[in-house]
Amino acid sequence: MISERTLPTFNPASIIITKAEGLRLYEDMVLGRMFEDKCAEMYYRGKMFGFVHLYNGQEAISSGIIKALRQGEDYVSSTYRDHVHALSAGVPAQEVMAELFGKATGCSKGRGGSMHMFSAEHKLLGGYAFVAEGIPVATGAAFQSKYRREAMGDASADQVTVCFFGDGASNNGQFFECLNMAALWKLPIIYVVENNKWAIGMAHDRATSQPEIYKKASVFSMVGVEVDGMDVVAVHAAAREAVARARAGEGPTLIEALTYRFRGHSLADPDELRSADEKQFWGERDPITRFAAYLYERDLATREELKEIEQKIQAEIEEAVKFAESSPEPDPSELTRFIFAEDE
Ligand SMILES: Cc1ncc(C[n+]2csc(CCOP(=O)(O)OP(=O)(O)O)c2C)c(N)n1
Ligand SMILES: [Mg+2]
Repeated sequence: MISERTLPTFNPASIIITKAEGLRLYEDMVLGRMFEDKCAEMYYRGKMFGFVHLYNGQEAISSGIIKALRQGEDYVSSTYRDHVHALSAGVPAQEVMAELFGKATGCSKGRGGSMHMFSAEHKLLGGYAFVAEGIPVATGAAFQSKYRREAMGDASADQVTVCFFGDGASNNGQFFECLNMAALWKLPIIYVVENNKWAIGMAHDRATSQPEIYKKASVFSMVGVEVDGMDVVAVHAAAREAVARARAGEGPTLIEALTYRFRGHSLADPDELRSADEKQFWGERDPITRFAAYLYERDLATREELKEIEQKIQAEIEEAVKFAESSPEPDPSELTRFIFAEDE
């Protein structure tokens, strides 16, 4: 017997997705999935070291949210499960793969590895290994946009910040402190909880007195939204609203996206705690298959078009591996370079 929280229903007629937008979302989700599958293969071949946390199953959230932003202008902060957020934010696959390989051409110059993707150019504020560590950083980014706009009179400072974290992180004190501050100061930020039901081996419902995380927004007089995180259209609709609210100076939003990771917590996790029934329930809701069906039903794509996208992405990922493999290691003489901003 599995008891699953009822997924919120969404009326797809409430949002218009053009063909170009649909294909872009599809391509981004396929990129996320295929990249992670390749990453697993490379990890098991010994090409990368340390913990590696994959995002399979959660793609609708990264694509649905980040593709509602202005790429390269709005800020994104992530967690240790950060490869796909980086890709959606526009960091080239080859730079993400090279970072995983610890190479000097990686987006963090080979200093970070899997959990520390960073790109100033793409306004990616970083992956963070400590649970909830990105929440105050993202809140600070939102504060500086508002401060530049209102206190310093820079009308162009209307950037929105998106802060991703997990259900486990929502029990950390930083979550409550930052939500309070963001609501009080009406900061242009969207907190996105990717509730995949588990924090390593701890079931969310066992660790949390009120498991419906979106409801916690109300105590800060913040808008809280629950969304089916396996439905990219629903996620994108919620994101568009939250971005508009933030951009208009009307303050933050907490989006709780209900989702599931299709693999273990990390590639070192034998994934023995989660039941087969639960995995099947969520596996049947694969966001990529589901969105493909949406695109066919609405004549927004043909099977050939989607196949072409998949082939293009496959080639891009093969290229990324070649690039990572042939890139140099960071030079040991530069060990302490890039620790401080002035080393740029
Ligand atoms: C401050 C801190 N405490 C504990 C850990 C160990 N830890 C790593 S991941 C994790 C679970 C977090 O789960 P969740 O926030 O739901 O994210 P998910 O892995 O499901 O994406 C824990 C406890 C850590 N990295 N940082
Ligand atoms: Mg979790």
